[in-house]
Amino acid sequence: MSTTIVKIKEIEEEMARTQKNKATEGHLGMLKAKLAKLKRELFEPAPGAGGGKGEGFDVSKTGDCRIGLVGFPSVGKSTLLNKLTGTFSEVASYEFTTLTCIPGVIRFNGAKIQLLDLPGIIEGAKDGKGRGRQVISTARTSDVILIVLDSLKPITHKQLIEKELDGFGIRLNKEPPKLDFRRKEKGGVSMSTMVPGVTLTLETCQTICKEYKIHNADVMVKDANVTEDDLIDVIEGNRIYIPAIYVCNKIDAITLEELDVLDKLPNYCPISAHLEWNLDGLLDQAWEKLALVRIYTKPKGLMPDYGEPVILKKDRRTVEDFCNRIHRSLLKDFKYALVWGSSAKHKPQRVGKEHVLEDEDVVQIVKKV
Ligand SMILES: Nc1nc2c(ncn2[C@@H]2O[C@H](COP(=O)(O)OP(=O)(O)OP(=O)(O)O)[C@@H](O)[C@H]2O)c(=O)[nH]1
Ligand SMILES: [Mg+2]
Repeated sequence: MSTTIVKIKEIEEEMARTQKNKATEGHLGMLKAKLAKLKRELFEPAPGAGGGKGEGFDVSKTGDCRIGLVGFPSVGKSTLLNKLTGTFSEVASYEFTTLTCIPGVIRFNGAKIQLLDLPGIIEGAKDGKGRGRQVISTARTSDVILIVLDSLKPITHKQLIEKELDGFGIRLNKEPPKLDFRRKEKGGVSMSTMVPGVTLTLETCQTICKEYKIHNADVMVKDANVTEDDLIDVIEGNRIYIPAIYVCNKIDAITLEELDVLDKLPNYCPISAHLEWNLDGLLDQAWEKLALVRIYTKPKGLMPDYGEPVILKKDRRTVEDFCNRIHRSLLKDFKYALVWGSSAKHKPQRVGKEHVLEDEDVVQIVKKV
């Protein structure tokens, strides 16, 4: 074991021993910051070591978005890929059947969704172990992660996977922290807030900053639920926030009572990949998490083309984004756009490049003559 892993274990043990209360808050914050720094060391090679920077599998991105299948061996990831995409990925009752990343394509609501079947190697991944690290690095590039669980296996699997992903800076079903962090030249570390009931204290902020050798900074807390972990995430940067669905597979093999227990999980979807139960339900749920926006083009004087929407992502859906997706030169000749649909105030509304589009809007671009 590398010394970094030993140090991580030591800190995790000390954290487990330390009771969380007002007196230990600062100390715990310091331990958490130390832990975050060590974990970063694990997946960033030492300077001069060259290569191996947490690289994923070499699968090029195609289509409008990417969904990754993550889970322990034999939970049914390959079966699910085969059923959803018609791609062939070997299925077998023994573990570690899939040894590399196999891509497939789903066509849904006019979008092309790339689905990645990943090897079932998870545990120890964050400690830098070969394939597991590759699996998680590839998961980081997904727009949505499907965490596939075996309904027959204990729910502890869910926590183990979350822990591994967390160690790689992947935050599931979480918004980026509502916290501004600004370094400055002098004045020490200060904290301000405009919301009541914030539990994060100035002292904890100062202890954490000290651990990062940051002597002057303003911490602006914009939500009462911001924690010391959030502050560390913001200082570390490099965190990624990905929506996830817990896909409980093999429900054909459990009882109704057992299904009832699973039903309490948030963001969960019960399926039987093998018997193709609720695969449509899963696609609907994934579609919602993807938050894609379908835009129909309307050539002048013609009906909109409802067959082939232009697919935009939620955070990049202006008329400009739309033009760039059709043709790079379109913006050069752009005069204005006519928009029909929920983003438009009139039918149609005349808008500029900055206009933000909504799902199922119809757009006609008017060019300069
Ligand atoms: N009962 C039941 N068995 C299933 C279901 N889906 C998959 N299986 C079985 O579970 C076993 C493992 O399936 P795979 O699809 O190979 O699992 P995997 O997650 O890809 O496994 P690795 O590639 O080893 O990580 C096979 O024997 C499948 O037939 C299901 O919905 N119900
Ligand atoms: Mg497989």
